[in-house]
Amino acid sequence: MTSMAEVMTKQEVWGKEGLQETASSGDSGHATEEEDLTDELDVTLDTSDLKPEDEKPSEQEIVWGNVVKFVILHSLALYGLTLLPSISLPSWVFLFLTYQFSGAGITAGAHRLWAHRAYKATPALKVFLLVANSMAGENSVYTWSRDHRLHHKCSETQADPHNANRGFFFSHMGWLMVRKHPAVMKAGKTINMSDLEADSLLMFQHRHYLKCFLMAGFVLPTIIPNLLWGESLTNAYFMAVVRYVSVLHFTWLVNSAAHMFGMKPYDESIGPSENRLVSLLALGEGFHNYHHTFPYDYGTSEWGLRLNVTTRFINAMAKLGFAYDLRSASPSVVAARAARTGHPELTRQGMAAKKAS
Ligand code: ST9
Ligand code: ZN
Ligand code: ZN
Repeated sequence: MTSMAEVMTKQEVWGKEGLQETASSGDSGHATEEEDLTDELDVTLDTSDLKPEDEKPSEQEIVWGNVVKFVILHSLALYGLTLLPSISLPSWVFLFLTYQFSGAGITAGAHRLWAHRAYKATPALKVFLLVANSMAGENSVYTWSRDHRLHHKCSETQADPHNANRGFFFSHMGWLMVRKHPAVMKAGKTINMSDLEADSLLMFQHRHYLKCFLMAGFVLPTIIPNLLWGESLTNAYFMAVVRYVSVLHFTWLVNSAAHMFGMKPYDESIGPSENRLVSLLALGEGFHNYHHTFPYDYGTSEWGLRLNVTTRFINAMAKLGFAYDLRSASPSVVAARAARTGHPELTRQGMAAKKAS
């Protein structure tokens, strides 16, 4: 275990947020502020070459196969958009529901459950979220979580897979079309993935990822509308493409727009910001200044259900007994942190106090 002084040094080098992916808050569900600084990861890395400034690698190898893949995918999606006026009402409902379902596979699944362990889920909910996640087509939960844990740990440095200091396009989707920076590979080796490696369900998805994605993302969403209400196979297929590309962009906006535009009530020294439009599109994931400051909070915001469909979903699952041990930052921890590093008057409590006076 590294000393706190060393941890602080690494935070200065890698990013200014807490390193609490593996922090435990006990049974109460409330974390203390000390846990903001908890690093249970065994960090033994030489960090001398990881600098926070915007440094592009000298050679940026473009992965042309991915460029071609995205050009074709977006061309198909644009054509799919022209078909939308001709689809039936049940197909519109199906499109909306599959957007919410596959989105939940990322927000409630890969992000809040598996990458951050912000709550626990029964096997039934895990299977549900894994199918949803496969439909979203954003790599296996294992790969997604490894990149995301690294994104939090080394936020906005060379070791961040989608370092927002390299510009809007790079952090949005450009990072998926070039080889990763060597610092990503190096720092990535320090990420503790043992919890996910021990989950046989997740490892099954990881091993059979392409089949899972094609089945949940395209085969079933093409066949179901055709069998159940007679939508043409062509329309149903292009609806799946439109849904896939939309969910990709709504997710990517969290890495791009929500790292650039919005207020910073909790920590003004970091890039992640509170962005309502992104919250609306990304099912509650746009409260990004809060999320990077308190990553263990299952709600990703102090605003409860406001613009946060995913929190509503997790609460409903908890009521039904499928989700439990929900973790959140207590109001006193949030207030103390905002007073120390942010703008208390912009927090929920600060705004309420101003209104009352
Ligand atoms: C996609 C992902 O879209 C999107 C993630 C967004 C995250 C957003 C988070 C925001 C919060 C949540 C908001 C949710 C909102 C949802 C809204 C819903 C409505 N650590 O990667 P490789 C090592 S995917 C440790 O090939 P290259 C490792 O040994 C879209 N080690 O690197 C690895 O081998 P293995 C569809 C790491 O060659 C090896 O390096 N998918 C790490 O540089 C090689 O790794 C695609 O398009 C690490 N972090 O290639 C595929 N990383 O894996 C795109 C790597 O065997 N990806 N290593 O252990 C690729 O093709 C490639 O990754 C590449 C880089 C070309 C980008
Ligand atoms: Zn972020
Ligand atoms: Zn996160």
